[in-house]
Amino acid sequence: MALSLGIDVSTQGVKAELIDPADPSRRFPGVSVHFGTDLARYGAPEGFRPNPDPLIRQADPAMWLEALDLLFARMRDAGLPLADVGMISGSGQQHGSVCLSERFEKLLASLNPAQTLADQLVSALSRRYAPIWMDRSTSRECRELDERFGDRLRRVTGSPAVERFTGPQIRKFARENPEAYRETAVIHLVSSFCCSVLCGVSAPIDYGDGAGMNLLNLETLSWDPDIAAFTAPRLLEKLPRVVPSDTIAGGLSSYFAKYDLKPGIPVTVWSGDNPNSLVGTGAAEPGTAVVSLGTSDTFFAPMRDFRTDPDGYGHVFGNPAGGFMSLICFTNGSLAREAVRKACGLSYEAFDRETPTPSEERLMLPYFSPESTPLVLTPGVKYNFDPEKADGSARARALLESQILSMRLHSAWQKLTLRRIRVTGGASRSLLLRRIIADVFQSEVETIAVSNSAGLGAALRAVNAVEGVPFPELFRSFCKPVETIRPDFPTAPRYDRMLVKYRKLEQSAKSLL
Ligand code: XUL
Repeated sequence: MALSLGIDVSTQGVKAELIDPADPSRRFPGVSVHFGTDLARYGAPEGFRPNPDPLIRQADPAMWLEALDLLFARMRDAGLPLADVGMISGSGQQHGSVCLSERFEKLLASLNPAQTLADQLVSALSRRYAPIWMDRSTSRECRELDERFGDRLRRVTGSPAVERFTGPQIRKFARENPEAYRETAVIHLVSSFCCSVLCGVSAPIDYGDGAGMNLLNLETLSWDPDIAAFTAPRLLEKLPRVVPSDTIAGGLSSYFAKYDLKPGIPVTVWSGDNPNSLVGTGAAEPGTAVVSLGTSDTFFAPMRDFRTDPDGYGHVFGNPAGGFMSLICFTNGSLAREAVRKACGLSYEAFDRETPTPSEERLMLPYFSPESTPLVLTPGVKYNFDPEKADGSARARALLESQILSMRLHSAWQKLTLRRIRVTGGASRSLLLRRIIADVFQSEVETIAVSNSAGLGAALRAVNAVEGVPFPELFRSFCKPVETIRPDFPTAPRYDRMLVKYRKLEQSAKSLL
């Protein structure tokens, strides 16, 4: 069987995960591109263009295109056997939208390998910068959608109107810039945009990522005509088709032959980073949840029965392995951990060491930037203790325990019977954090060998779609746990108490922030 390539276009960079479906033990060197360090000229050290308004978070799609070219060049130069790749898929940060004019299709069909992707495609952008998932500037549009559709929006799309979701973002664009909106022929997500570039034709959106738009009716699995019509004029005409996650979007464009890739190999439709990670962590059976610790932290789990969060923080997306998945997103993940680490002058090791559980029950609300869960538009940090009187490691522990307590609090609506939590993402390397997750949830915490679960999930989806290998078989081969942390049972009452205190702190602060 040929090799499978998964590409992950995330907030801070782009990574590749190459696997050999016939030999799961075969390892290939990891290749990545970091927007801040490798593409510093875009002025987006954290993946978005700095803006004085903290609610506005936009990125340059040309940066993503340049990163793709650089990633393929690095893979080729690192000697990866790209000529043996027989299938590709990918993963994109969710919710970000790329608006393109009619030129897009024409330019894609005639890509010239002597030029770069960015140089050839930038003129097709009808909106120069793409709002990404960190953007919170659409409160007005969310209010309008809620007023118009009430609870129906949550019941059929799986989420109430959410600031970072694509529908409210499109409504704002159409209101603020009607001319550019009119010129827009197609609106892609980051995932379907990158997939289009690989196949040289405008690609569909999959159910996994499409559900993060406030536009997909999860009962009919098609765009909801009423919601689309209210969101923006003639929107249905501008949305790509929405399809199951194992759909082949097309064959690889001959542009990529310069990187030794075979033109025409099947490209499976891309999905969002969280749906891909659900697959990449092998967490498709009920009883397993995933905690992904990246720029944002997310908590997600497969869903047997479709249910929605009455508080509106949890979302329902399509599960690429079938059925649905829940997702709760906490914006202040690694960015908050970095802020506390720097403020306290701590080394990375201080976060990685497992230290004895303290008797103090210190808590903080780490809203260094606007937060999605709970919704906080004005950043602010609050403590239930005097931070000046606590040393750096006590403050770090207060942050980590608070982050995981918030996850437990806001995931309770799913009424999960958890047998295990699988952890992934950069910060899952922290032993202290893994220990805290095991104790706060009183659940086993498992780590899998591959840390880029979104890229691995994409590569596994491609194998499933192209070769028909069932997911359970792929999970047994590629997602075996390499370490299990068992909960320390005597800590349970401490965390039950802290959960009550945390809920009160959050409630008291919501009115202040
Ligand atoms: C999920 C979310 C983030 C992004 C970036 O709803 O907004 O997790 O997908 O990772």
